[in-house]
Amino acid sequence: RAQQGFTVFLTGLSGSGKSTIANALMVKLMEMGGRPVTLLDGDVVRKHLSSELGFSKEHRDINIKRIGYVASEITKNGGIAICAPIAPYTSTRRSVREMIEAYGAFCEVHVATSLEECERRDRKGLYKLAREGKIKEFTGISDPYEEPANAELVVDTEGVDVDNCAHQVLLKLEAMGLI
Ligand code: GGZ
Repeated sequence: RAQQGFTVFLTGLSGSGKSTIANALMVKLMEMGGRPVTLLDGDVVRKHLSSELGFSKEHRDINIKRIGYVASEITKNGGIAICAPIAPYTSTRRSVREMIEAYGAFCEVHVATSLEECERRDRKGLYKLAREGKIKEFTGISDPYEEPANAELVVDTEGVDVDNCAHQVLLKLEAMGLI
C-alpha cells in the first residue's frame, strides 16, 4: 500500500531558524528516497505566490491559506510538503491543519527560539529596523505571535545545531508512522 502523504509545518518568529531546519530536513528526506519533497519557504512563497501581500492579519491569513492549499494538494497526492512561514495566528494554523488532515498527516513543529535570541542574532537586521519603527507590524515587536499550544513537536534552537533539530523532526515523523 502506498504511504500516505504528509505536511511538516514549521512555525516561529523571523530568524528563529525555520528555513535552515526546513532545508536540512528536506535533504534528509530526499536522501531516504522514494517520495517527492516540496519546500514551501516563507520568503520564496511570498515572492512567487503572494507578492501582492503585506503583513496585516488579513494578508498573513491569505498567505498562510495559499501555502496550506498547495501543501494539501501535495499531501493528497502522497508527497511530502515542508512549509516554513511565521504563521503567527492560532486560528489560521488550525484551518491549515484541517485542510491537510482531510488528505493525510500534519506535523506542526514550533521552532521556539525566543524573541530575545532572534533579536540578538538579528541576521537580516530586521529587528533593528522594527525597533526603530522603520518596519511596521513586525512579528514579536509590533505584531503578535500566538504560541502554538498543540504542536506535535517543539524544538529549541538555542545551543542545539540545525542537524540535531532536523533529526528531532525525523524521529517525530517516524514515531507518527509516516516514514
Ligand atoms: C514579519 C516580516 C515583516 C513583518 C518582512 N513581520 O526573516 P525573514 O524576513 O526572511 O522572514 C520574514 C518574512 C515573513 O514572511 P512569512 O510569509 O513567513 O510571514 S507570515 O507567515 O506571517 O505571512 C521576514 C520578512 O518576511 N518580513 N516584514 N512585518 N516578518
